[in-house]
Amino acid sequence: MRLGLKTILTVSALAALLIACAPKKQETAEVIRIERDGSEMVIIPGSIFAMGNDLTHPDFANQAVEGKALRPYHVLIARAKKAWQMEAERPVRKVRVDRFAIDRHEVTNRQYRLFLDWVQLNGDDSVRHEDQPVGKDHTPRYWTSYNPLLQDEATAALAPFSSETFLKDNMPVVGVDWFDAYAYAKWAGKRLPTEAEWELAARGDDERLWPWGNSWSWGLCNIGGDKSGKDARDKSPDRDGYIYPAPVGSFADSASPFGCMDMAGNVAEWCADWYSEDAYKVFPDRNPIGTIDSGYRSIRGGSSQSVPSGVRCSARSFEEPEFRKFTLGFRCAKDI
Ligand SMILES: [Ca+2]
Ligand SMILES: [Ca+2]
Repeated sequence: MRLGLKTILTVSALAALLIACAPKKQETAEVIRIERDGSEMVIIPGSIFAMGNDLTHPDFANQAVEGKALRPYHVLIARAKKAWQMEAERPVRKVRVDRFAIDRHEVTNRQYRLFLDWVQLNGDDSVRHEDQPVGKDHTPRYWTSYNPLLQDEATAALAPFSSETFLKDNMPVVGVDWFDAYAYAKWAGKRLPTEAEWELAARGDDERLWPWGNSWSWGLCNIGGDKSGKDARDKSPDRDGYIYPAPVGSFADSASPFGCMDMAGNVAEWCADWYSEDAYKVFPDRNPIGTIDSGYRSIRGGSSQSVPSGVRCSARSFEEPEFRKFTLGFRCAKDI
């Protein structure tokens, strides 16, 4: 069969379009190794990238509720939009980020133990944040008997986790607050990433929704919804298999364009910025975004308890700096 020139051109144009739409991988990102905490860091070239998200969840189409008399369903939509925290991601705008390095993995219990051993010998005077509460010793919440109920053997047998659940060496450290993350980073010769740095490392410059691309697929990363490791309602074999955090790097196919792992889910990650919901509108091109004390520090990436929307690269969250939970850890960045 002979193909006409027009057909060939059309096929070529389609192929070019498909290639252009395919997620770009930058697997050859330069890496450095940090002796102090045994980490591998990926170097992210300086760039001006599109940060944020202008999309609306398909369930809440872009019909504005502004300027209309609010009816109950409008209120529901407004509340739902707020709950999805997408308003805080608008508008998409270009932000300049200088060259920096970021941990390939979330900080693990093994690494955090090195820091804690050092603090116990040396104190934390040289690494703590100036606003750190008095008397803090940096021990993660779950490294002590935080829940007296778990002391009772019968009760502990009923719980879906034990005191060991969050202690394994290759699991991300959790139950650490922003001051713990800040001090660890300083001890390691690093710092916490800004929101802009974190987002660039997670999605590159093509505005993709998730680190691997624009299509959601169960099993690519560790999020919520599976009470027993598998969602009882979903019989497919590709659910992620973890109720709580998985060992870091367990989901190889979810690597970001720069090769950073677990940037969607597993544990949510503290960032350096103060959180502000309207920051993108007020400070369109600033990095870091939040420099004014809002009472909350920014968090990125979603966790083992998130929905798919919550682990999008541009999704933003926040907590008070002293908040500690089994869903929350961090990774570090470094000026180079
Ligand atoms: Ca899970
Ligand atoms: Ca994560």
